[in-house]
Amino acid sequence: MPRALVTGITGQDGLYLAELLLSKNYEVYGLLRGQNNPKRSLVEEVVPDVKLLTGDLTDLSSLMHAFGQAQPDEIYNLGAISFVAYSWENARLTSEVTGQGVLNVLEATRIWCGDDIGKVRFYQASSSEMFGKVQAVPQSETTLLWPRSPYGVAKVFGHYMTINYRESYGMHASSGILFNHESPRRGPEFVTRKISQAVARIALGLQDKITLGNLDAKRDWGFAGDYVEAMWLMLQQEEADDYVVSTGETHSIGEFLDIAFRYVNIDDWTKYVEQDPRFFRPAEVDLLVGDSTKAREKLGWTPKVTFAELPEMMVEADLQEQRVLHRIDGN
Ligand code: NAP
Ligand code: G4F
Repeated sequence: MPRALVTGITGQDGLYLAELLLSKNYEVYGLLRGQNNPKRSLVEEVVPDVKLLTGDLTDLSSLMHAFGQAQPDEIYNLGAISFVAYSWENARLTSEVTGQGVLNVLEATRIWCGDDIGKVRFYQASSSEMFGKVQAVPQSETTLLWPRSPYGVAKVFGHYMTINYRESYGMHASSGILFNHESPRRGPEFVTRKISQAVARIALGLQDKITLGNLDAKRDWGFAGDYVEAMWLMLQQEEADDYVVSTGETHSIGEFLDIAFRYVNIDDWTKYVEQDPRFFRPAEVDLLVGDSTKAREKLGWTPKVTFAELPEMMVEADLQEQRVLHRIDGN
């Protein structure tokens, strides 16, 4: 039975990846931070077969201890401070967790492997946010990186450290440059989930308006459940490498709003949406669209959920959640 250790187990991707690995008969260990993490119960409910170990990306010895317990064949480093807007307010912390945290996991892996560097395969959760002020359209593995946020800068550090450990020590270390991926498990601070929750609540008469920032930014949005499959596929390859994972389509926040509101029979969303400078960013990433030819050709990966299905899936899940929360009859 292969063994995997997943950092960021309480996050959106951690839960989907754990489900995928369990379905493939892995023994799955998840790294949980904090002395009383409020998301422990969520993990226990969604993926009860995952074995939880405590540790923090900023604490090398806690990672070494977790490796000793999990004895992993595969390590998926999904843990990070992942909210771009927050990273301006907490730039140092973001660099320590999202950037240097990667170095800690790589170093723990190297030390733990000792003379047998080949015994572990490593996945780093890199990001399309690294492209920032894009230098080419679409963006591929060879596009120049130009990060626009402390989060993006920290991800660039982690990305190149992963490549460096591969080149310096021969570690099987792969980096997935994943474009935005969403789901009903997305954190409510991200724009898609903020919209789907608000649309559901507006449709149920629980909320009047939603306040957003820049509606013109364009993202290449996919479904998280499809994207974790690419992570696993990367670690099944003979050689480690870097891959862009994306749909190849780009859409504005306005287009996401169109589909989400139409799902609850509201054709003109402008009456329900306000903009507030609070939600604009010091530097914006205006356009992301990925070229995932390499992942499609070498990994045989392809996304299944379309852009149009994504807002509908998320609004439907939020309608159900809000009905349960507020004891509203669904019929
Ligand atoms: P997420 O839902 O925000 O999850 C982040 C995870 O990191 C949580 O489990 C969180 O734990 C954990 N974490 C935070 N600080 C930590 C620390 N100091 N030590 C250990 N764990 C810590 O993110 P996601 O959407 O699943 O994304 C997974 C990874 O992919 C992240 O690295 C993200 O930056 C990257 N990524 C995401 C996307 C996307 O569109 N979703 C795209 C590209 C790359 P707590 O619950 O305890 O806070
Ligand atoms: O949903 P977002 O916060 O995601 P963002 O910044 O693209 O970052 C996500 O994707 C990255 C991959 O490219 C990941 F690496 C990262 O961890 C995260 O998962 O914002 C998307 C867009 C931005 O242009 C933002 O300015 O939506 C715009 N936006 C407009 N109003 C808003 C809002 N974003 C948020 N979060 N909240 C708003 O009210």
